[in-house]
Parts: sequence; structure tokens; C-alpha cells
Amino acid sequence: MFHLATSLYTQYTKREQYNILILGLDNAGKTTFLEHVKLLYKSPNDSGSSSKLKKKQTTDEDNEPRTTSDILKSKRILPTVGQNTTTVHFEASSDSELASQFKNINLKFWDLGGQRSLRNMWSRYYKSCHGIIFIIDSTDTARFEECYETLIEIAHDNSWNTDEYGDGTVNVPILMLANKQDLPQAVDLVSLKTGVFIQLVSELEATDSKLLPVSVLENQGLKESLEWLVTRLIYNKGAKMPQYS
Ligand SMILES: Nc1nc2c(ncn2[C@@H]2O[C@H](COP(=O)(O)OP(=O)(O)OP(=O)(O)O)[C@@H](O)[C@H]2O)c(=O)[nH]1
Ligand SMILES: [Mg+2]
Repeated sequence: MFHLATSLYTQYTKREQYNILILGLDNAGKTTFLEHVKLLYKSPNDSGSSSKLKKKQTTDEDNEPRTTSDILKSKRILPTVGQNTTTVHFEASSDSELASQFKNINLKFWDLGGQRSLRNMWSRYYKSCHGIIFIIDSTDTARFEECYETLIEIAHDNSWNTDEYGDGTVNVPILMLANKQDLPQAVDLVSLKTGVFIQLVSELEATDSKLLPVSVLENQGLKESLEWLVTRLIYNKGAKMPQYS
């Protein structure tokens, strides 16, 4: 009886963990994204009722509360050479339909360096990941073509072909974020979709993917984007089982 109760308790309280790779060219905003996620979500071990955000909120000299965006702007983020890893406890916004459904989910993020010489490391992580966030600098028009080629390479990498059923193409959802939308020179979503990325949309047709506008520095569109991704990770659970903790 005791064992049954213990096992039911474990079953009820165990958490699903999904691994998410943050990719994109250098300077796209990957580490800034991760740093903002750390400010917005609790760590899995943080059992207190007050959120990490509340704890981290401080006041400036005029006693004005500082936003997560202010905190982030005061940090110095250097280009990534290795990897940054963080695990958070996912919480859907309280007004979202997901809120009651997704209570026991942890997200583990890997933020990898985007410089050209570092990109050949990415494929080592494909086998263990459940989803990809590909960040695009919407102001860097000169490198849109390079973004497109990089995404196509990711989607068709041999590492996806891990079992007899694999067809050699990506088998996890891809969330593409058109970042830096706070800047006046940023290309908007409609223009992005009709420009170089129109080809991408058709190339990735069979893939679970979405392109959304964000400003990871200003916290615009972050939570909504993650909610889309988590919905798709759960939908894809049959093909790519989560880990349990
Ligand atoms: N205005 C604006 N600047 C941003 C935004 N996101 C990132 N940045 C800036 O873009 C620069 C590069 O950001 P990182 O997060 O270091 O970029 P990264 O993709 O991690 O780059 P690598 O580590 O070299 O691959 C930094 O100066 C950030 O402050 C944004 O949403 N808006
Ligand atoms: Mg970085």
C-alpha cells in the first residue's frame, strides 16, 4: 500500500523535461534571449511562491521598480564561445488556456555560439533536443541569405537520421524568432515572410515551424513564443519523448 501511494505520488509530481537548442548567427540575440528567460521564469528548485522575477526586481535611486529589460540592459553579454545552459520551470500566463494543462514542465535550454567557426558543433546536440529556437537579427538584412542557408542545413542534417524511421530531416518543432523588432530599421514580419524566407516556408513545409516577431531585449513576444513552442513539444511527444525528473 505504501509503495502504491509512493508510486502514485511520484507519478503525480514528476516533471517532464524538454531540451531546447537556441541557434542562430552570431549577434542575433541568443544569449540575451536566455538571460531574459532566466529573469522571467523560476528555476526548478525554487519552491517559494514568489517568482524569480519578483525576487530579482530591485529599485533604482528614485525607488522606481526596474523591469527585467532594465536589468538586462545593465548586464554585459559577451559573444558565446562555448555553451550556456539553463533549466527553468515553465509557467504559462495565467490568462492562457495552457495554464492549467502544463503545470509540471521544465525546459532546459542550450545557447550555443553562432560564429561561423562554431556552427559545426551544433549537430552534436540534435539527437538530444526536443525543439529548436532559431533567432534572426531582423536588422541584419545583409545576412538574411546566410540565415536561410543555415536553417536549411539544420533541417537536413544527417544527425536527425538516428533510427530506422528517420527520413534525414528535422523531427522537432522549429520556432524562428525575428528579433530586434524594437529597432526602427528592423524588417517586419510580413516583409520577412515574403523576402528570402518565402522559400524557407515552402522548404520546411512538412516541418512544425513558425516565424514570430520579438524583441528579446525589451521582452516583447517572449512568453507568447515559448507558449507556442511548448504546445508543439507536447504535441510531438510521441515522436520525441521528454525526459523525466
Ligand atoms: N535593440 C536590441 N538589441 C538586441 C536585442 N537582442 C539582442 N540585442 C543585442 O544584440 C547584441 C548581441 O546579442 P547576443 O545575445 O550576445 O547575441 P548572440 O546571438 O548570443 O551572439 P553569439 O554569442 O556571438 O552567437 C547585444 O548587443 C544585444 O544587446 C533586441 O531585441 N533588441
Ligand atoms: Mg551568445
